[in-house]
Amino acid sequence: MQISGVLKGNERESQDIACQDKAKHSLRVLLIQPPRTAGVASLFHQVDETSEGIGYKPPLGILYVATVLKKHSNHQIKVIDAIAQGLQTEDIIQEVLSFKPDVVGISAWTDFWYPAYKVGEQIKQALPETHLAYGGPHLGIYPKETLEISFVDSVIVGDGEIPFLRLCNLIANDETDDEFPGLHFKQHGLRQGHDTYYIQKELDDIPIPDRTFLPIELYSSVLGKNDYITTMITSRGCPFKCTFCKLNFQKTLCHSAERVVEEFQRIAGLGIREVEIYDDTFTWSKERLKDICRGLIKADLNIEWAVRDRVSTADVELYALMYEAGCRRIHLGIESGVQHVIDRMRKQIKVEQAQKAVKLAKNAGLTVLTYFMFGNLDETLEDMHKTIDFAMELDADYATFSVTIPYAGTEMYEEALSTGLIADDYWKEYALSPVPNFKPPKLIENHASMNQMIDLSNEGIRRFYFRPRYILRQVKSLGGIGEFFRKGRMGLQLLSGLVRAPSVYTK
Ligand code: B12
Ligand code: SF4
Repeated sequence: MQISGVLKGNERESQDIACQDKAKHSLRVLLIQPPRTAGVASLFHQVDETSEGIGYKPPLGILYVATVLKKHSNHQIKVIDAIAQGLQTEDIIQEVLSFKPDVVGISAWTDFWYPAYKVGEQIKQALPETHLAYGGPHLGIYPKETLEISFVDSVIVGDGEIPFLRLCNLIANDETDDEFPGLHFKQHGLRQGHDTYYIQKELDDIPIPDRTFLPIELYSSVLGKNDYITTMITSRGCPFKCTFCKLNFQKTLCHSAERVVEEFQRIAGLGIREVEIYDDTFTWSKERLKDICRGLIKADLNIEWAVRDRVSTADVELYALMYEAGCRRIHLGIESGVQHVIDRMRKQIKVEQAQKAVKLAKNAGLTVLTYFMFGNLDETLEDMHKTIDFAMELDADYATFSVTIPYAGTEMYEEALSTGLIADDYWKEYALSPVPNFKPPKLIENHASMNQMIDLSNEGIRRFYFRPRYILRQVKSLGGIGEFFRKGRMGLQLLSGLVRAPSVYTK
């Protein structure tokens, strides 16, 4: 099979990875989603992510990596999702000691860098000969810092499937490589420039992630109606550059509509009836979306799905078609009800578009979740109050109000550092020496303090949810008071989780 899209220098090459890149013998390979215990501390009440709480989501990143390895090598693969499987570092070490992996790959998010670091450190202590690699979004921001850590053998930056396959084959053959894009060995150091990242240009070349590497029964959602859910990514990257979101290093690349429908069919075959689509920008290519919807209607799979979307792409026909194809929920990142704040965050939407999108989506029968955030550059307390008023006026089914954390790798954080709003590069220090329950010491607080913003978030929740009209509507739509209390208990947990988070990941 041709796997194309390797960026090397300024050229784009195709490489027949499967044929050229063979391992001389099979390795034992362990991929780990580490626990989240003692990750970055929440500004709000901590949610218990048990199946009684908001439910778990499968770790798609390592499932993709494992699936490519399974398809293109004969390595023995094991996948651990410590979060959903309820494993702490000590439990993982027991698994490691019994599986005795030759290569361990750990997925790292900045928020959970402390537990990811600890798992790696202890694996290396238990089995010093094991090759230890890190991949995931944290590496897109701090590859150099991670590679400098004493127990790390290599890092993978960008799309991880092909570089990790290459890594395992090289280790099996007792080799290293200081040229392969996205793959960096400790002994060669990090290569700066265009081959720092690996970008998977032809997404359809990557097989559908094999969700059976982990028990599908582990994954469910409080918002869902069905027993089991899964997540899906139908495109990677985002064409926009909001100041509070990660600095983009790749343009948006999509799976074809046919391939998306095929993935839905595979999911239906597993008996899963609900899918959360987590694309950064699901509707930006309307033609592809229409083809996906038509394909789903034809396949008649009886699957419900939810999307994250931008209000600027709202369209009456599209929403109707999405509903017909099984879409039941839409999450809209609006962030503020004040135009100058939206413009400052480079969100590229208009308040009028938000009004139109919520109305159209509700009319189409979709459940609508709206996200707002406080603490943006140049946002005053008065602006924040106006945002709460705006959320009330929109009257979506759900609204969350969060306090913006200026994240590592965002334009907002870079600007705050350069203007002195934030004095110390605390994320870099955390990347080099993570500490348990790290709390970002300073947010964007020139117009309102962190505590004032937390109070405002809570006020937003109170005003939005504790309205008799809202409660009556929910009781009616949930089919009775019993279901209202059941969902309400879990919903409040979910809300407390969403509230504490910046809406970065929901847009
Ligand atoms: C789905 C999702 C969630 C789900 C979690 C699902 C799960 N179990 O993983 C939920 C809603 C729970 C969630 C929560 C949060 N999220 Co989130 N989330 C996402 C989202 C939208 C999709 C993730 C995904 O499936 N991607 C698809 C896969 C294919 O990509 P991937 O995971 O990056 O994996 C690829 C590479 O990174 C690499 N790779 C990944 N792991 C590994 C491991 C190895 C060994 C190798 C070799 C390679 C490798 O290869 C993979 C395939 O190419 C991303 C944004 C995005 N578009 O990716 C944000 C994102 C991951 N989330 C992010 C954040 C910040 C959060 C929160 C911490 C926000 C907050 N403050 O509350 C919370 C955490 C709360 C909590 N307690 O869980 C950030 C992470 C940034 C960072 N620097 O680490 C992201 C990138 C969003 C952003 N714009 O910044 N999130
Ligand atoms: S917030 Fe959404 S639209 Fe903005 S850059 Fe991030 S993913 Fe793209």
